[in-house]
Amino acid sequence: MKRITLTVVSMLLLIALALNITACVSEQENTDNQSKCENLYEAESEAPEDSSLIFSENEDTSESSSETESSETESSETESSEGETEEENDTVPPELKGEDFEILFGETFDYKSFVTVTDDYDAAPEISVDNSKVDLKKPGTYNVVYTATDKAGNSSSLTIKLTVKVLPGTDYTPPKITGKNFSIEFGDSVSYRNQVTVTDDYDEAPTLKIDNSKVDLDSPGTYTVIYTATDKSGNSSQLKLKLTVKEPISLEKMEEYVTVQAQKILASITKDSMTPLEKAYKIYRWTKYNHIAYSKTSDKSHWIVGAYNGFKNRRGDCFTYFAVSKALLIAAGIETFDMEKHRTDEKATRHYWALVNVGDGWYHMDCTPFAAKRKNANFFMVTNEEIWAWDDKYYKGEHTYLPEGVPEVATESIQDRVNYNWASLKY
Ligand SMILES: [Ca+2]
Ligand SMILES: [Ca+2]
Repeated sequence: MKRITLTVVSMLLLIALALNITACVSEQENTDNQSKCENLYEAESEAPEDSSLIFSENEDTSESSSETESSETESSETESSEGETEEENDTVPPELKGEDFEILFGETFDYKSFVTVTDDYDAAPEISVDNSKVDLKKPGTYNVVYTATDKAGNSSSLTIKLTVKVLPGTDYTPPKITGKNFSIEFGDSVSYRNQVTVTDDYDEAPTLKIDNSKVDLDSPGTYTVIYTATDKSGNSSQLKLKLTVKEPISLEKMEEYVTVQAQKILASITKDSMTPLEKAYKIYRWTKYNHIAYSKTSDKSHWIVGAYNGFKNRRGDCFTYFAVSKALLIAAGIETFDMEKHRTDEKATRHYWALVNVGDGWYHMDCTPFAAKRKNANFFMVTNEEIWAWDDKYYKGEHTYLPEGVPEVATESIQDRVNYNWASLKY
């Protein structure tokens, strides 16, 4: 059945060609022939519009051509090998012709304009270009491989030479950036520009762009800085350097770090409109909950060291919580006093916390998150009486201190103002 149809179509095509009209059968299932019609129609654009034989269902040519592709595959699979279709007759690959060519450095061009292709059946075989060996930024001669494939899948290749040439006096070489990875002490400023030198064959002062967006000078670590140099002719090159911000080693450097961190955290948890008491409560909660993990030891050589380790490692013991809260209180401009437990013997555990004064006298503030069984350990602005009552019940002598040199602690309780469950103040 198909064979007869095909023959009829072939005959019709021949007639149509002879009459300079395009013919097709609209209900034709073999879309291979439809595509042939289309091609003819495109080629013979002067064909009479009113020809009743022009098929009418292919207004959307892109759609029809994709249909064509899929049905082609089907037909070549299902057809017998008797060779009735053109694809089956087509066993000869397309022929590519082209000469070696030259372009000027920087010139734009179309690779395909340097070759022509012909095929025995396919009017427009596909051409692919492999220019992976070509470096247009560098004068020289390169191989370009063209491959032409006809509709039947026959393909042939042609390699021709592309020469990128430069006129004398042309600047085609990008600037050269030289520099080494570098490091700075924590807290020091950095001159990015001074880390590299840039030279160029033509341009005395190529532009240099520095991308330091990945660098955080406030946090010790190693970061990538990207330098991009461009000469007047638009040639550009890039160099990536590593910048290491060293760990603070001196107390002074640690203090800089602590100050910066405390200010950042404070800015994220408080507003200027808050009262000192509200700010102190935010500090108490930030330090006590979810930000510093409890560990049994810490370096207690100086509160700055404690705060530094607390901010940086986010873990520590009571000394760390005390030191971190102190740094935050200082950043908030709130008066604070260091408290250390009075130990009756050397074996007793140490403990540290703070006294805080927001204007109404000194109160205890202890940010250490005591173990769960002591969950009523709420020590925001508590009096001696209140904190010692807790000590007597849960942790004997934990907040005992020698009064000498210590500010007098207020006796009036403000606990009715604190809503520990809601993490808020009542007024
Ligand atoms: Ca062919
Ligand atoms: Ca140059």
